[in-house]
Amino acid sequence: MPMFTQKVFRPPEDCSICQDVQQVDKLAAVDPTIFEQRYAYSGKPVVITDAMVNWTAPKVFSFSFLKTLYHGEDANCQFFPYKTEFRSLQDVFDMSVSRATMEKGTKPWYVGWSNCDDKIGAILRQHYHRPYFLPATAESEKTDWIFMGSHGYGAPMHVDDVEHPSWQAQIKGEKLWILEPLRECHYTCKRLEVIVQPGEIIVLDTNRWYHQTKIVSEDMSITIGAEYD
Ligand SMILES: O=C(O)CCC(=O)C(=O)O
Ligand SMILES: [Fe+2]
Repeated sequence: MPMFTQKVFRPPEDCSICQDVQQVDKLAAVDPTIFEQRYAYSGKPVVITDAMVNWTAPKVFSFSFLKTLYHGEDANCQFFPYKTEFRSLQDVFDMSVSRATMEKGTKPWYVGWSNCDDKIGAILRQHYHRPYFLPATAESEKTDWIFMGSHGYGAPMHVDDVEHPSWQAQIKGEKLWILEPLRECHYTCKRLEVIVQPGEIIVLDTNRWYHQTKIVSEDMSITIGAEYD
């Protein structure tokens, strides 16, 4: 079916995926079997608070680390400029130091991109691991998605059309997520809000929840994530 008709013919969602969801649970020490039964494919969003133990990403990832990593590479396969004027990842890394470090009076910015350079992917993966709570049979996609930006900015409300649910690790900064049910579930399901703290991982089926984000920390927000099947 051509891409543009897909949304028109989207089968209506069964609102049982969200009708009993009152809040986004925050859990630690999660058994992958329990995670699989309750969350992995149910459409119920969840935040896991202890999944970054042993990751070096929180110490290593920064604007300048990523800038150096991508220096001279034309590696971004998909780039989301959101409200910025940037047209590519190179434009992002070429911004002034004062804006990058979010000095007072500079313009806020927020961008996202997928990494499809295997060499860079291998370096990124030295600093994070497959989240321990994913079901044993789940494959985490090779494509990492990185979102980065400054206070007050984020992604506008949207719903995605991707293959699988995804996880996103909050490496630095704090991000508010606003989740809204699909339109057919408007009267049955609740709008949810959750702030994801550094060290936490949010798991969300971005096809089944409208989602909007906003950086609420003064610190820069950096996240990495991927889909899983
Ligand atoms: O992290 C964000 O700000 C937006 C992420 C998003 O839209 C997604 O993962 O589908
Ligand atoms: Fe999204």
